[in-house]
Order: sequence, then structure tokens, then C-alpha cells
Amino acid sequence: LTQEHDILQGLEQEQFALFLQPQIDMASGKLVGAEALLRMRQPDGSYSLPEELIANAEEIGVIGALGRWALEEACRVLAGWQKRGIPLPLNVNISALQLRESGTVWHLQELLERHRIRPGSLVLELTETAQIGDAAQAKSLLGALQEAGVAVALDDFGTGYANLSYLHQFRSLPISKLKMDRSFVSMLPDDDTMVRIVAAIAEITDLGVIAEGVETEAQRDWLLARGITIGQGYLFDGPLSLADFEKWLATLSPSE
Ligand code: G
Ligand code: G
Ligand code: MN
Ligand code: NA
Repeated sequence: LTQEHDILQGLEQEQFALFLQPQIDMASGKLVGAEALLRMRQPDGSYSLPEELIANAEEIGVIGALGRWALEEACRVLAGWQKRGIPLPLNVNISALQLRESGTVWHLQELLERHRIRPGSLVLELTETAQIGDAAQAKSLLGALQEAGVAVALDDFGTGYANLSYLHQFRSLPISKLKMDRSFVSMLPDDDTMVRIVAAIAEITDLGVIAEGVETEAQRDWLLARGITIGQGYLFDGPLSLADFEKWLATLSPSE
């Protein structure tokens, strides 16, 4: 179990890192964005996955400090891209718990101003949106984010709380993207029921859909045929260290 002490010490000793997973326009193969995924450096030099770490951080009440670090680091990366004229958006995961903490919206406003982040280029991926609170609370919180220049994506769509009634409940809220959970994508294109479910979701939503966990060319081609153009997954790349991602960025021509 990761204890409070380890997480706080990890922050102090700069043991955390954001890995970046490319998001690809599957029609052209071009890079259109990235998702930042938290990792913690282990004594042997490898990086741990965040699920247990984040669950622990929430339980012992240090998710705020960890989340603020991730947002600061993401803005630092975005500011660097902007200086080099690279207009890529960067997605950062945020828990409903963290979003609800008083001070989070203020912190975001301060970050975007200090790093001069272009509105819309920092995207928060929200899971368990139901935990934000009631409709009025969600409306005021998401409205404040929009005003601050932060875009919002609905993460893990299709699982848990992120179900179909969301499309109705959130239709008037400033949410710009829907990330189709990889458990859906993994059943394409062979599972007839899932084929119809995903096709229906693509048809009824006005939100831009990002397909997660695209692993095969058959999945990519099926998604493209339904008008789902943005994909993320091992078919393209897994999460890359910042150094590897930036090395790769440098090889792309300016128009890409
Ligand atoms: O690669 P992967 O194992 O990184 O991610 C596992 C899960 O951890 C993802 O579903 C993602 O939502 C979550 N996650 C990754 N990075 C962060 C982060 O910085 N903050 C929060 N709250 N969740 C994260
Ligand atoms: O935020 P979210 O729950 O979507 O976290 C993304 C997670 O999915 C990360 O743990 C990442 O490492 C993982 N991931 C990214 N691409 C793929 C993929 O193509 N297949 C599988 N199985 N996992 C993936
Ligand atoms: Mn995510
Ligand atoms: Na997800």
C-alpha cells in the first residue's frame, strides 16, 4: 500500500511523471492531441501504473496535492508546445473528488493565466461525473471551467456512471468530447450487439467521439466507417515518456 508519506515524498523528490499517449486522426494518421497518464518512478527505475496509487491517494486524502502536480506539469508541457507553435491539446484525467474540492477551479484559472495557455487546449477527462453532485452543481462547476478556458471530456463512456442517460442529462452542459471506453472498442467489429450499440451512440451524440483502446486495423476501419475519426490505442502508440513523445514530435513536419 502506498502511504501518504511515500506520495508526499515522491512529490518532493520529483518521482512522478506524466506519460503521453497520442490521439490520432485515424483517416490521415496525423497527431491531433495527447492524454497525460500519471506514473511514479520506482527505485529500480521502472514506472508504476497509477490505478492503485490514485485509489490510495484518494483514500488518504492526498489526491489534491497529486492532482495539482499533474495539472501544473501538464500546463508546463502545453506552454512549451505553444512557444514552439505546436497547437496540440493535452488531456489530463481528474477525479470528481478532486474537481469538487474548493479551490480547484481557482487553481486552474491561475495556472492557465500564469502559463498563458490558449483556451481549449487543456482538456480535463472526467470519470464518474455523477459524483460531481446534482444537476445544478454540475452546471455551475462546468460553466466555471468553460469560463476559465478549460475544455471537458467525458471519460470511460459506456461504463459505470457514464451511461446513456448522460447524453441527455449533460446535453446542455459545456462538454466537448466523449471518450468511448476501450471495453466497447475491444468487442468491435465482431460482436454484433456491440456493433449496433456503438453505431447508435455515434449517431445520437453531438459530441466529438474519441475511441479508446484501438488495437487493430479492423477496429480502426470500422470506427472510421461510422464517422468516429479520433482514436487512441496500441495500434498507434501506448503512453510514451515525455522525452520520447517530444522526440517523436520533433520528427513531424510543421504542417502535422
Ligand atoms: O495507463 P493507465 O494505467 O495509466 O491509466 C489508468 C487509469 O488511471 C486511467 O483510467 C486514468 O483515468 C487514471 N489516471 C491516469 N493519470 C491520472 C491522473 O493524473 N489523475 C487521475 N485522477 N487519474 C489518472
Ligand atoms: O483514462 P483511461 O481510463 O482511459 O486510461 C487509459 C488507460 O488505457 C491507460 O492505462 C493506458 O495505458 C491504457 N491503454 C491505452 N491504450 C490502450 C490499448 O490500446 N489497449 C489497452 N488494453 N489499454 C490501453
Ligand atoms: Mn482518460
Ligand atoms: Na478511459
